[in-house]
Parts: sequence; structure tokens; C-alpha cells
Amino acid sequence: MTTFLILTVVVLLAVALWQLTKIFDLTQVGGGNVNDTQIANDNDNKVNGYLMFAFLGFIYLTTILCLLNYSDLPLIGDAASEHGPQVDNLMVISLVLIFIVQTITQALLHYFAFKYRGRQGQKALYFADNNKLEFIWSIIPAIVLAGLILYGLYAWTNIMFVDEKDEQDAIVIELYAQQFKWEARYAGADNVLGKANVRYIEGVNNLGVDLSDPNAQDDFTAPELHIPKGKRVVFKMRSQDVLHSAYMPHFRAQMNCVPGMVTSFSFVPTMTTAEMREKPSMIAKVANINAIRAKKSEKLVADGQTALDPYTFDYLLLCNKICGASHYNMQMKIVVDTPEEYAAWLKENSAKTIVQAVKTAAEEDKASETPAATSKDTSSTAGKDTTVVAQAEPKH
Ligand SMILES: [Cu+2]
Repeated sequence: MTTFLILTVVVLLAVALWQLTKIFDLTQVGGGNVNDTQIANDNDNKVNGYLMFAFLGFIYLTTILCLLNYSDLPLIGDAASEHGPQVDNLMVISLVLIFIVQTITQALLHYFAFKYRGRQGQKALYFADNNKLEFIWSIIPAIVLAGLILYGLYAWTNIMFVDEKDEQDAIVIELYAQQFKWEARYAGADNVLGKANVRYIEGVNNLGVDLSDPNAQDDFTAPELHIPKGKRVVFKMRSQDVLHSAYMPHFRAQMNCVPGMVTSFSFVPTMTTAEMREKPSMIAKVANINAIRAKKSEKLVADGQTALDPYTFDYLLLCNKICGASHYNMQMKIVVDTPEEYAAWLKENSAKTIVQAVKTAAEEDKASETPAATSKDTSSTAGKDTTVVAQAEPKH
């Protein structure tokens, strides 16, 4: 609202100034040395030439102020994966190149606009083409772009190529995308994901895992994505409905999730969540976020609402394709553990397999369907119920 008001005031001021200059012009009518033609004279051109320089100064000044006030140089850092620094290098090289090129070209553009401003009696030189000039302005960008693209391709193949040995030792995790949440499926002890198909989706088997597949027997899902530091993780991505994109910014990883096919991305995490929280740059960032939250909370509390929780850093898996109304909220927490912590987590969670969950759900269903006459059995121990239902199963 404040911004809107400020903008309105600026526009009104501009209109007022314009009107004032018109009135000033009208008062000059009849004066001796007034040029009232619509054709620019030398003086007009000179003013415009200097205004060009003023504008150049203005954009440079804005750039410097923005860099000082709003940037967090070097813009990106603290990559938490082995290949991360390669991506960061590419980004920094591109940014620096663009910055240098734009600084020089803007200076030249405005300088030439000033130098060749209109002068009475001066004619423009016309020439159809200049091979030397065209050669120079084609070959320089061609060489620079070829360099950037080659380096980019080299980095891409480096990141995407995983040799067989590495892949065998890696942990295989499926990332399943749907509007608007992520689910992670671990391959279990055999490290092979069971087959899955959207046609098998039923009840608690919401990933469509083929329960008859031997490889699926030890697959389990988790509400949080846990991965160990220093070990290669291979992600297999699927989507249930529309295009999504699995985006893990701190690991410099992104891959589209396409309905009907499996895509993959693999990386080695190099920093645990705890280590990342200890980084000075991260501490500063979190402190900054919490200062903003505290300010907002003051306002909220004054309005009788509850204060915001303080922020603690966590790695995130986000969706980076606009996939629908709640796209912005499609995220999952990633926890990078030490190998020991990961082993402990695995021990705790790997027993909750999908096959087991489906079985339990089916048993619970049957138990609730049991006629009232036998319902007294259900009041006894859960273990007894299970056997009853299991025996009753073939009759259905
Ligand atoms: Cu999405």
C-alpha cells in the first residue's frame, strides 16, 4: 500500500513538472531568441547527449547500491554435495562474464550516443557493411559462448555420469511426486526398488508398489528424507499426475519428475545438517531470518495473534515446476546424518515396510467388518485378532 502511494505521488509530481514546463514555454512566446519549432536544435541535442551520460551514471550507481545493500556475495556458496562446487563455479563464471560485458557495452552505448549527437549541418556516414567489424562482433561472442557451453557440458557429464561400481555401492531412494507432496521410498536391504505402477495404487499402497515383486518386500517409505554424509545416493523420480521437479538447492540438484517414466539424479552429500547449521554464513542467515520473524511477531502479538516460531535450518526437497495451486507448499525435509546416525535411523524405520503396512491395513479393515456376533473377539488382544482375520481371509 505504501509503495502504491509513493508511486502515485511520483507520477503526480512528474505530471505537475511537465505542466509547469509547458506553462513556462507559453510565457516565452513572443520573446526574441525562442526556437518554437518542433525540430531539435544543437542545444537540445547537447542536453540529450549529457542526459545519456547521466543515465549511465544512474544505472551504475543503482547496480552498486543493489550489490552493496541487497546481495549476499558471492551469491551462492556452501554447496552440500560433492559436485556442488562445479555448479557454483559455472554460475560464478557466467555472472562475472555477464557483469563485465554489460558494464563495457553500456558505457560504449551511452558514450557513442553522446559523441555522435545531432549537430546542425552534420550528415551521417552511410555504409552498407563492414566485414572487419562484423567479424569481430561475431567471433568474440562465439568464442566466449563456445567456451561456456563446452565447460557446461563437461560439468554436466561429470555430474550425471555415475560408473557402475559407484552405482552398486549407492543407496537407492525413490522420490514420488504428486499434487502436492513428496514421498520417499527406500529400497531396503536388497538395495533394489520393487516394481511400481500407478495401476497398483490402492489404500495405503499409495505409491503403487507391486506387492508380488520379491524386490518390493523390504521397501519402506519415510516421512522425512534421511541420507548419510559421504555416501552416494541415487534418486529415482516418478510422478503420479503432472510434471514436477525434484529440487534440492543445497545439493545443487534438480531433475524433472515425469508421469509415465523414471528419471534419476545422484549425488554425494558432503555436509550433515548439524555441520551446515554451524557454518558462519548459515548462522548469519538464520539470525537475519529470525530478526525479521521477531519483528513480525511483535506486530502479530500486538494484534492478539500467536507469535511465529523461530527458524532453524533444514535441507529441503522442493518442487520446482509450477504444478498447481499448492505448488509452493510442496516440500519435504531432508536430514543428512552421519553414517552412524543413519544406521540407527535405518534400524528404526526399515521394519515398517510397505508390504507390512498393506497387510496391517487389510487386517484392520477386516476386523472392523467382522459381524457383531464375533465382535467380542476383537476386544481381546490384537495378536489374536490378527489370526482370526488371517484364517477368515480365504472365505472372501
Ligand atoms: Cu509439484
